[in-house]
Amino acid sequence: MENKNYRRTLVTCALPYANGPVHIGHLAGVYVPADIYVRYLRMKGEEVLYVCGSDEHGVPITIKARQKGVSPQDIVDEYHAIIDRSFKDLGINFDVYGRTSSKIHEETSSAFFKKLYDEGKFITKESEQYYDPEAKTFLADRYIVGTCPKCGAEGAYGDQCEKCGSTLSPEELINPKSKLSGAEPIKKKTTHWYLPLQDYENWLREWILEGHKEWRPNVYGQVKSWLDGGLQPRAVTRDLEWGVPVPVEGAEGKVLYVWFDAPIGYISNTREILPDSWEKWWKSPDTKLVHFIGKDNIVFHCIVFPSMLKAYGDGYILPENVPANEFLNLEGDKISTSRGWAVWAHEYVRDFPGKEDTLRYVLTANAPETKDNDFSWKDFQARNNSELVAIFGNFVNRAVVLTHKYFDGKVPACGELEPIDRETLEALPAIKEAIEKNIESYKFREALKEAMNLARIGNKYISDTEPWKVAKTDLARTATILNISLQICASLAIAFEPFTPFAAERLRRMIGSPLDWNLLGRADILPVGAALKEAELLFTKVEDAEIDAQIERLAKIKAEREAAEKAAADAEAAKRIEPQKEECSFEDFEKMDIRTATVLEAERVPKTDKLLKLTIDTGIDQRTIVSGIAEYYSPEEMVGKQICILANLAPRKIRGIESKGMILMARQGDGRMRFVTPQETLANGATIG
Ligand code: B3M
Ligand code: ZN
Repeated sequence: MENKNYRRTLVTCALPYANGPVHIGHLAGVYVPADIYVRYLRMKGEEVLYVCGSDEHGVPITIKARQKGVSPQDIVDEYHAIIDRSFKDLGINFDVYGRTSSKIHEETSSAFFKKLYDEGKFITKESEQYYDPEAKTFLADRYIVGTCPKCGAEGAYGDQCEKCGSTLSPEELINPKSKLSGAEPIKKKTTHWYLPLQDYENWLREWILEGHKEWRPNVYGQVKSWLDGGLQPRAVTRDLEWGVPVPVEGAEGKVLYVWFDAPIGYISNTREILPDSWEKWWKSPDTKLVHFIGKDNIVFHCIVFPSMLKAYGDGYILPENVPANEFLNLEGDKISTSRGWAVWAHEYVRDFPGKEDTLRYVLTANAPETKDNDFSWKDFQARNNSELVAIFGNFVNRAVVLTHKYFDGKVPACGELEPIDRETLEALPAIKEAIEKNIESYKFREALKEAMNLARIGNKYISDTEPWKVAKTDLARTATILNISLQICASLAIAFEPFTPFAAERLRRMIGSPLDWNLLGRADILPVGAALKEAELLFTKVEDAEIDAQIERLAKIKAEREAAEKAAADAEAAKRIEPQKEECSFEDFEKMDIRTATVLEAERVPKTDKLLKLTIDTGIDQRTIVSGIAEYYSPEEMVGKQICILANLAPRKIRGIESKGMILMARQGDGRMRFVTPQETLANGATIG
């Protein structure tokens, strides 16, 4: 259970791999919820440290570098900058956004490994690993490609098939090849260090399964199933060039496994900005540690990293919670970087300038907190236009514009309250509590709903009381209504700070309201007489054309992918060979009169897609043949061509046309056909056999 005596909170966000930009799936899963949490705590005046950075090791980065013909450092430099910028543009302002290729990280992770090594916390194991005999290097699973044993797709990786999503091991691949040289990998012995996770099993059970039953069911459930399955020693080193070198003798060519060094990155990044006081954040029981991650990172943050910290000892704290999200899909399909199926943060910021809040809002309203969820552009537009613009924005605009109109832009005095005023004001404190309760239990979707209810209350209040009408007869009553409306606006400026920080700030500037969580819901946030700034729109509409452009972009990606998949499938099918037919006798064969002929005329058979009507010169006669080749040849292409025919096939009527004989066609596995022709033009009627 949560220790209520914490004095500060350390919030970490999964370190994004610097091998591509971040997309809406990352934002919805990790960074937006973490940012809501941090902004909320800060507003409450709590001491918070907000840590993230780029994860710059790992095999996908080296693969990308190789593909582009640059160094891994070039790749991470490029994406680190893009990712860092996107976060800032979206209002996600970490206290530190570090890098695992930094000097301080190398020192920190290397020393971490060394201490565990010196204290005998690792075991070593010799195993057989795949090795590329041409490139003379061990191969990470990702460097081995072959045919997926599950779905037959080509190009499946040694750890996963991206086509069907199956988890694989290199042994299972059909026809495995090294991605480096194309050579067939061989097995070779190598020695690595392992953390014996099974030694931590009982302790993990007690700490999480007994002690943290309040963790999200998806997190708790995954941990439980790992523990119930029995933990195995986990390799913490790899045979690779890119990474933190293993700091012991005899470990040449080996680096720390990326999942060993990356979580230590949280610590290195803290040291980077707080070289003298970082330990207060990592080694004090007064610090509450919360890891925000996606569901694919649960085992590393709940089992592996805690076991590393436990092995290390020295007062390192463990996470109080690990609020991992499920996945966000895009327009009904799994988001995939490699297939280009994503909405990239940096492109969003470019395409929707000034609408950073809308993305934050929509990703929170649809947050995949308990199950996978879907992002669609139509929903994005609807939520912007009918929630942010029509409810929140509209309410604020009416309150501010009317105050300018009737009270010279100054907060008017509140007179005697009517029942509707009282009911409205009385509903506010409960909303404050509901937002608090939900944010503190990591239910950001619910919290946002409550904040939006506040806007709904305001909007309803001003619609019901109609101050623009009342003003014609009763200015004192109008003053009361607008005072209450403006107080609600001030509450909105506080309540929405975690969710839509840009709009919240604009609103605070417009009405001059303070940023103090404790004031939320009160009826006296804005003093009477305070001057408002000119009304400005908090949110603007998303137009159909903007949405259509995004939908079109995705449709194009999908069409290109489907075309590529079809081409690949056709290429496979083309190689399919029909089995040999049943044996026939020489006499059977001799019965067939096969000859050369030349096409004189050709036309399509009306109302058919496949049939051509050909007039041919067989040397014997001129005759008509109807042939199903229109998919492969146009009439123009056929005229003048020498072909081979089965001349004595019994005549048949096809679409009312008598067809005498048949053209010989070669047909491959995917159905594609070409006519057979002698290697040199011969006289028509030459016999074949
Ligand atoms: N680099 C993020 C991912 O799995 C991974 C997180 C590391 S956090 C220590 O996409
Ligand atoms: Zn597959």
